[in-house]
Amino acid sequence: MPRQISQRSLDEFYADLGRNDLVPLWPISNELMPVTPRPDTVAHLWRWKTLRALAERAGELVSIDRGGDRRVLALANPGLAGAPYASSTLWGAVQYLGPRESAPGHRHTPGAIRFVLEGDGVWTTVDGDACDMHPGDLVLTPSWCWHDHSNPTDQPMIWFDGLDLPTMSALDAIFFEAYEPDELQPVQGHNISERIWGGRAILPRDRDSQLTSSSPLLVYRWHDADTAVDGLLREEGSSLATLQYTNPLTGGPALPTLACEMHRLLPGARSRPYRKTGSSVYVVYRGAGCSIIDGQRFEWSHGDTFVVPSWSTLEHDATEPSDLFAISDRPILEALHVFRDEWLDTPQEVTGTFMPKESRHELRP
Ligand code: 1HN
Repeated sequence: MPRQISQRSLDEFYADLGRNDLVPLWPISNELMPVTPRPDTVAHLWRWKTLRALAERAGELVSIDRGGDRRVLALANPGLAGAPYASSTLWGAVQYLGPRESAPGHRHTPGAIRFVLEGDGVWTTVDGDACDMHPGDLVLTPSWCWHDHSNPTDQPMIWFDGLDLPTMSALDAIFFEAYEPDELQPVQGHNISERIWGGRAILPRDRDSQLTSSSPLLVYRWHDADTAVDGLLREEGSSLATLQYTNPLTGGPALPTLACEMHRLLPGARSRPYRKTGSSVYVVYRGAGCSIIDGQRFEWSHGDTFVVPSWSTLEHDATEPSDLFAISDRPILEALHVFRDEWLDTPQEVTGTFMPKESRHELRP
């Protein structure tokens, strides 16, 4: 048994620990090692009406020039102390490219995806391959590939940007290089990767891919996603079908760090409650409905974007046939053998409805 210990000697001990850059584990062990994940990331939704209007205002007020490079509004999760991150691991944003504008070439270690929400006729050039972008298309800009965006049309275009940037930042693994001296890379052709690798399950036998862990196919068309998810839904006879955009060489995720998915929901049936480790950002491409995240109802329609934190229980309930595009950090968790997920039996009790900020403002006198 230790002898009687004075408060003063304890206080001095803790002060000395601090002065020597040491922290005792015992007061913080529960916080460091919670029984189940306790993310700072909170469930949150951004309305398309707001995103669209503010992106358009950015187009009127802020030019794209060297330095800034991109006209991008980042989704800033309110749980992350002002960081420009949708979740602790995922970057999500809307990017606005005005008529006749281009965004100059650069490359970086974070991998990125673009999912087109509005407009038509822009292309993203990825290592010389100009990938044409139409609504509902997914374009990859894998880690360290040169990329720039060109809008030769008279209409603006808006797309969703997803990146693994917060993860790369946490790993202190970010490198960046501007394409110089020209603003844009030379275009070798349009949709080259699609012509080579876009043949669904019939693929080149003798062609080495320059990319190793990322998909050599750089663009996935809405028409193909639509056809595939429709076929799956009909075949399964259920009200929910999920597709993954894959690397045709491996069947694995399109990027080694980011999973891209399309979820089609039919109205009338609430999906079974589900939770998984790792966060997701959902982009509503089509339809209307709501999702219940840890008991909170999030109503959504076209263009609305919402975040589901790690280990949050999720259910969807569509009121119209709906297509939700989603990104997640699942490939990282799987690669590290720490991915967990489960289906739950009991529907969640709905305890509240999420009210986006702009509706709160509208309610003000
Ligand atoms: C980036 O390179 C793009 O190329 C978009 O369009 C968003 C966010 C953070 C860092 C780099 C782009 C980005 C980004």
